[in-house]
Amino acid sequence: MKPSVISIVLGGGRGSRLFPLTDKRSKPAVPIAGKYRLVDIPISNCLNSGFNRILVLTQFNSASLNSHIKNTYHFDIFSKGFVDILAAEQSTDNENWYQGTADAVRQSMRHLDKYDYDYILILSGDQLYQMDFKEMIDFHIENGGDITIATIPVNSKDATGFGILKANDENQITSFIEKPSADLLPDWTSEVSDDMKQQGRDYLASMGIYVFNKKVLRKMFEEDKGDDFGKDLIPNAINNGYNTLSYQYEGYWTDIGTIGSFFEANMDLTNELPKFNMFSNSPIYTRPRMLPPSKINGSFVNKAIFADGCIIMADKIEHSLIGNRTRIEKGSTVIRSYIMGADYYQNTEDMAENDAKGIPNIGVGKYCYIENAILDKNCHIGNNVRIIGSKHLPDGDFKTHSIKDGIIVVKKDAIIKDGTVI
Ligand code: ADQ
Ligand code: ADP
Repeated sequence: MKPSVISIVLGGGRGSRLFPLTDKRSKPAVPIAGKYRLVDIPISNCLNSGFNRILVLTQFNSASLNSHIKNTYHFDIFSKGFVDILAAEQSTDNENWYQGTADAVRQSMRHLDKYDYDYILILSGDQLYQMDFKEMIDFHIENGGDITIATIPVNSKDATGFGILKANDENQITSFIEKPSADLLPDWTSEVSDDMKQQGRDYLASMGIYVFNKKVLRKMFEEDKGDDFGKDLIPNAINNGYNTLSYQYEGYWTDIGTIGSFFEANMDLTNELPKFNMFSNSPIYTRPRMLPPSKINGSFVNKAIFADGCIIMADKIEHSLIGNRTRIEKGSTVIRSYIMGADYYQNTEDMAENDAKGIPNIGVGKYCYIENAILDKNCHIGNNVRIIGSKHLPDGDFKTHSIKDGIIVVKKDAIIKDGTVI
C-alpha cells in the first residue's frame, strides 16, 4: 500500500549566502540550469516518487515564487495533489520570522491538520540530486523508524559543514554532531564502502532530508522547543531514545547554498558527462513557457547548454549555460559562465527607446568578453564590455554586481554601459 505522506520543502531562510541572486526573489525562485528554479528540484523528486502533497516554506512570499508555483504545479481536482507555499509573515517584528528549520515546520503544523497523513518528509530547498523518496520511506517503515535521516559519505574537508553521525549495524544512529570543528573530526569516522573509502569519504553526513512519523514529530515539538533540526531536534531525539535511522545514499548530491557551490553545480551540467542527469526519464518539472527553439548563427559552441528562445550571434560560447530568451550579439565570447536570460523580449520600439536613453538592450552586446560570471535575468550588457571573474578577486558588493568566491554576479536588471570593464 502506498504510504500516506506530506512533503515539506524548506525553501530558505534569508538566503543571504546566495545574495545578490536572492535580492529581489526568494531562494526557491532562484533560476538554475537555464530553465528551472531551485524549488523544482525537490518538488520533482517528490512527484517522481509518487508523493504529490507538497508545502514549500519560505521567509519571503515573493510574487515570482507564487506565480511560478501557480503556473507550474496545477493538479486536476481528482488527484488531491497540491504544491502550496507557506510564508513566514514578513513584518518589521522579527518574532514572526521562522527562527530555524524546526521552527518553520512547527509553525506550519497547524496548516497540516486538515490533511490525513502518517509520515512527514522534510526536504532542503537548495540541493541538486535525484532520489526516490518512496524507497527511503519504505526503508523507514520496514525498519520501524521514528525518524529516518538520508545520509551520504563525505570527505573531511566537507564534513565540518554538515551534521555528522555514527550508526550501528542496524542503521540506527547512535550519535550525531552538527557541523563539528576540524579538531573533533578524527572521532567521527565511519565504516563506508570501499568505493567511498577510496575517495576519502569516510564521514557519514546528514543530507538534511528527514522522514518523521507524524505522531513522533508532534510529540517532539511538545517536548523540545529547539529551533533547528540539525542543532537541536535530531541530537535530542537520539539522546532521548527515539529510533533514528540512517538511510545511506551514494548517488550524486550537492548542496547549492552558496554562490560558489551554486556556480559549480551549474557549470558541472555543461560537462560531457554531468553528475546530475537532466536527460532522464524522471522529468524535472518547471513552468511551460511555449518559447521558440533557440537559434545560433556562426558561433563556435563547445560544452554549452542553451535553454529555449535564445538568439545567439556570439563568436564563441564554451562551458556555459545560456538561459531562456538570452540574446548575445556578434563578436562576443562567453566562457565558464551562467547567463540566466530574460523574462521577456524587447521589441523594436523598446530598443529605440533604449537607444534614445543610451541604455543597452537586454542581453549581451557586441564584442564582449565574459568569463567566470553569472548574469542574472534581464541584464543590459552594452558593447565591448569585459566581465572577468577570478579566484584572486576579493569579495565585494557594488551597484551593478557582486563578487563572491571569485565569481562576478551581475545583478538582475543591471545596466552595464558600453566599454565597461569589471
Ligand atoms: P544547513 O544546510 O546548514 O544544515 P540550514 O541552513 O538550517 O541547514 O538549512 C536547511 C534548509 O532549510 C535549507 O534549504 C535552508 O534554506 C532552509 N531553511 C533554513 N532556515 C529556514 C527557515 N527559517 N525557514 C525556511 N527554510 C529554512 C542542514 C542540517 C545538517 C545537514 C545539512 C545538509 O542541519 O545537519 O548536514 O543540512 O545540507
Ligand atoms: P524572477 O523570479 O527571476 O526575479 P519573475 O518571475 O518575478 O522573475 O519575473 C518574471 C515575470 O515578469 C515574467 O512573467 C515576465 O513576463 C514578467 N516581466 C518582468 N519584467 C517585465 C517587463 N519589463 N515587461 C514585461 N514583462 C515583464
